[in-house]
Amino acid sequence: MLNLLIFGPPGSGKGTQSVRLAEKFNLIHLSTGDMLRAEIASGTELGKRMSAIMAKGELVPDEVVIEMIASKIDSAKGFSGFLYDGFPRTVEQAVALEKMLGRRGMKIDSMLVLEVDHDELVKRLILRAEQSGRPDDKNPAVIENRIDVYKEKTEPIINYFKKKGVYQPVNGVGAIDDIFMRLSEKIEIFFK
Ligand code: B4P
Repeated sequence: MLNLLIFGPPGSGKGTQSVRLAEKFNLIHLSTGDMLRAEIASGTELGKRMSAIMAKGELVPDEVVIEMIASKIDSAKGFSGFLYDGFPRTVEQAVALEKMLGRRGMKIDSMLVLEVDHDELVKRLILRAEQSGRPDDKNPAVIENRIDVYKEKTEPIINYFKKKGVYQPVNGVGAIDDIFMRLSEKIEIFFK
C-alpha cells in the first residue's frame, strides 16, 4: 500500500487537491481537519472540546489525531494506498505515523509539499470564509496565527522527511487543474 503525504500551509490547497487525487489513484483520503470538523458537526464530546482550539487556529493535541488516523488505517480495504492531508502537523505526529506504518510493514513513500506564498494563502482563506463559513477562516488574526503555527510547529517536518529522501516540492500557485497535473506526475511514478 502506498503512503503519500500532501503537505503545505493552511490554504495551500491540500484539501482541494486531495479529493481529486484520491479519486484518480484509488487512495483513501485521510484529512484530520475533516475528521475533526465531523466530530464538531455531530456534537460529540470530543468535538466540543476541539472546536474552541480550532477556532483560535491552534493545533489540537497530538494524541487525538494520532488515534483517529490509526483507526482509519486498520479499517481500509480494496484501495491502492493512503493520502494523508493535514497530518502530520508536528514532528511528534510524524514520528507516531512512521511507527504506526512500520508496525504494519509500510513506510512514507512520498511527501508532496505545496508551495504557496503568504499573500496568496491569506487571499484564498478570506475567500473561502465567504463560501464555507468556516469559523477559523473568518478572522484575519486567526488566519495569521494558523500560518505562524504552521511555520513554528509544522514546517520542521519538511527537514525531517528531507533526510529520508521522500521530499517533493510542488508549485502550488496557478490553476487548480495545472497543480493537479503537477501532483499527478509525481504519483504516477509509483504505478509504472
Ligand atoms: P485543515 O482542514 O487541514 O485545513 P487548512 O490547512 O486550512 O486548508 P487546506 O490546505 O486543506 O486548503 P484548501 O484546499 O481547503 O485544518 C483546519 C484546522 O484543523 C487546523 O487549523 C487545526 O486546528 C486542526 N487540525 C487539522 N489537522 C490537525 C492535526 N493533524 N493536528 C492538530 N490539529 C489539526 O484550500 C483553501 C482555499 O483555497 C479553498 O477555498 C480553495 O477553494 C482555494 N484554493 C485551493 N487551490 C487553489 C488555487 N490553485 N487557486 C486559488 N484558490 C485555490
